Amino acid sequence: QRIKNAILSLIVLVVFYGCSGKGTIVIVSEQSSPREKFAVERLSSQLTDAGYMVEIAAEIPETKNLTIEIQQIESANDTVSLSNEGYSIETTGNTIHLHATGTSGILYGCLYLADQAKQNGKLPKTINLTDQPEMVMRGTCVGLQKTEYLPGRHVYEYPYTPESFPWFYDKELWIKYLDMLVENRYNALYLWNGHPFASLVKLDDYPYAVEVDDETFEKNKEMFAFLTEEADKRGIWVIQMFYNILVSKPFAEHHGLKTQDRSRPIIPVIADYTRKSIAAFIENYPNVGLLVTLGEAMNTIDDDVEWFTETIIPGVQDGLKTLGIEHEPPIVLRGHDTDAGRVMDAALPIYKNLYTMFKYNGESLTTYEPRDSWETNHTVLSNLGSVHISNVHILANLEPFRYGSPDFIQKSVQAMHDIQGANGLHLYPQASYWDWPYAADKTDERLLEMDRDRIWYDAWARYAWNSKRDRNDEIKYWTGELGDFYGCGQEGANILNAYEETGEIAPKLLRTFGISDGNRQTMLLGMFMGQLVNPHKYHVYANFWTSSGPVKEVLLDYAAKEFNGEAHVGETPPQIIDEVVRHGALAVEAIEKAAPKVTKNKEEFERLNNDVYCYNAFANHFAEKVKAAMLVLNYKYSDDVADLEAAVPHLEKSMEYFSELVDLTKDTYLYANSMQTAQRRIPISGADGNNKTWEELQPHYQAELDNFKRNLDMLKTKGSAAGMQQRTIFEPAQVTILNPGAKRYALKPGQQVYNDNKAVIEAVAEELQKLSGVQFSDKQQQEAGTVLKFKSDKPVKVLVGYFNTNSYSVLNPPTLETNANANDRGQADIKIANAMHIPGLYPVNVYNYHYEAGEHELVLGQGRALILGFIDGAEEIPIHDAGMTKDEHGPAVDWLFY
Ligand code: ADA
Repeated sequence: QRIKNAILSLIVLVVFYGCSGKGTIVIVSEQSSPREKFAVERLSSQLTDAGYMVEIAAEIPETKNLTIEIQQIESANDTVSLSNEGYSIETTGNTIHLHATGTSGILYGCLYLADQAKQNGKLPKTINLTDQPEMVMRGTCVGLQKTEYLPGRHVYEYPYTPESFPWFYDKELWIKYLDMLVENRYNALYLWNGHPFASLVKLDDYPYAVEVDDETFEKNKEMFAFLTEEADKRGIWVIQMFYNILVSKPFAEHHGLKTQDRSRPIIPVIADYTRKSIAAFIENYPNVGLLVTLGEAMNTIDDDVEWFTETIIPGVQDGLKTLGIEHEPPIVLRGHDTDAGRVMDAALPIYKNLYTMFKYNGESLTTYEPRDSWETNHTVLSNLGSVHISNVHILANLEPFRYGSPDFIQKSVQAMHDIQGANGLHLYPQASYWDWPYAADKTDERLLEMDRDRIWYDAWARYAWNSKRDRNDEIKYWTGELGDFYGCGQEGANILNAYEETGEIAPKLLRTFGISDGNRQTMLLGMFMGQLVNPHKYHVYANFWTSSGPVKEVLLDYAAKEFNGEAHVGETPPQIIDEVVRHGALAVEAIEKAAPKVTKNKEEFERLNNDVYCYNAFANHFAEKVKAAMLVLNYKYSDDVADLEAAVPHLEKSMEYFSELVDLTKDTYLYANSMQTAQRRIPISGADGNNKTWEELQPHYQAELDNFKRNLDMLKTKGSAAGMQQRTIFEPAQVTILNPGAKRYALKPGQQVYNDNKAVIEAVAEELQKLSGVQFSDKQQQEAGTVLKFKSDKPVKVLVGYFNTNSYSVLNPPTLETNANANDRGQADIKIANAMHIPGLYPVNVYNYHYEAGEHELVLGQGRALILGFIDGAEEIPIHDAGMTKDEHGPAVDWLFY
């Protein structure tokens, strides 16, 4: 009976509330476009929820009811939402006038009113407001890519199929995602994939190129139609990204080609296939934009220019012609791994509507003060005057913990405007890009990244709309948001605090101690001591230190100056570790204050709380390691074993913090990084999905500590480091060189390495001394590059010497930051640093390329490089520094950890 009564009173309440309401509102709208219709629907349903009776009319009614009069005051731009997103709202008497020049303006005006009704339960009495976004492009991306390669395929090669991407066919999920985007006023959605065309178009001339079955092909078309229609309603422009030059697997097999090959020149059949694919894409998906990555699998910058102007743009033009469309839709050109300024100069005369895009600061978030190349890469493009988009790419240093520092994000968006000249934002998921739509949390039912990281999407969008918001108002805003979400009112301020304190830790640590802002490095898995004290051995990414954040001293410079009593400049390592430890402690304090007041979303709060503890443990772990590294570097100069002894307790302490991190993560996270391939190198290889958790890393760090103690004992008993590093002397493997007239030279002092350059070897690492190199012409290498042809009955490793210098005369070493294929033969890492000293040339670092038995061609691009010989394919060269050339930092000391 009690239950019956309760139900009865509930019904009475509902009826009473429904009748009483707040009166009637008439929304006057012509609803002339699906977007306006959508906008009116959203507004009307929010008003209904707030208790109003809503009527929708095409004309202004005679009644005295409250009226929202929606009017488009100029004709909309027919390209989706690229401008005209502003609106004004004004109240006169009983009427709210909403004016906009475009349908997106109407949408955003309606959403503004809907938000008001939601927040306050009613519409304000008077409104007088004009608003419009600062950034004209505000997009997020979703990768049609996976954590690992598909069998028999390479990086970026993921056909659109339900097996690989079940979520791509999930309409409900898309609606949820698109709703999140429109709520945050995003206006672009980028889909990233290497070669989408063979999943989306069929070509008469290349019927065999399609790589999905008929049923999937039809499904893909249907999904694109669905997605573009639903996105368009929400003012969102769908853009397909692709890489060059990739072809589909069946196309490659048909023509006996590789699907991708960086050293391949442009060949006519691929150009024709690509041009026709693009034309067909434009014809079939006229509402979908294109984002072009010229870099990666292209050979030279000249090829990039030719490819863009003679294949891509003509492909787009062919498609437009078939459709009878005269105006040019925008094409977005990425400046990744190309010289986008040059490409733009060549392209603008033939196609005007080009937008540009460049990574904000690499594949990590390191700073809101980008300098050097992270400034100039952008300004070269933004100075052209077209729309320039700053791309917050993969967040390799933020994965996988929750990140949401509105302060850092706001300042970053300001930097995009003020330093980079950008007026567009392109945003990657905060974490788990390769595993989308999921987050890395180990939960019974997997969390969706879009749910987990809502503050990420919310904050970037908020500042992309307006970056100049007042900081005090922002603190209030986020306090309110977080307080509501966790049901803890003003305690939201402490949660905000925790986000902002933790938000500094990974950026500061990576930019000061890291080796790369590329996803080659997973910062939050930590770093080895050898990497801290000898980062150059791991090929520090060019300009990484100078372009990421304020002027600073990295560890090596700091240690040298400190020992010599020189003055320090800018951010220093001890300062940074003090700061991150403080950030960690303050974050923990803040989250603990909020914890007892949380009444809503408690499970999510527990996870956030755990992430704060993770950041704290990580900061402490890393700081202790840096303290040890500073002492070890000092030993280089002091030659005093006491420095090393003093380092031991710091390393031990760092292990204790690391164990905490292991405990905090082992039941809460599936992985630290979502790209689980051999492209991951630092701290350790991620090949075959290994080394992706803290638990897996722990024994490696323990071994490093044990080695250090052992070496220290030896040093104390023997009194010197001499003779402690036993190295294998490599035996030469038998190969036949097929280059006509090729000459070999022994890797011995006095030998000439080029046939047209007199430079001779002065010193060479002992382990290489039985090998012999292949002599090339210096001039020819610089003009045309190097082709080594050889035959071998057994698997071999070819040792290639790259010169360690910034000189334009040399070939750059394999660089995963701009070439995802740079480890396909195991060549991504320096194996022996400073392996040779050749006066007149530069220090030589040795890399190795693995080949199976058979006949091969190793093609290297333009620039000097040395072929140093061949060793057994099974031989593993431990990464080390041979010290044959000493840099300004003196001999390497990293042997202490091996
Ligand atoms: C690097 C990175 C890739 C991808 C690429 C890009 O090659 O390793 O994962 O992000 O850059 O497109 O920028």
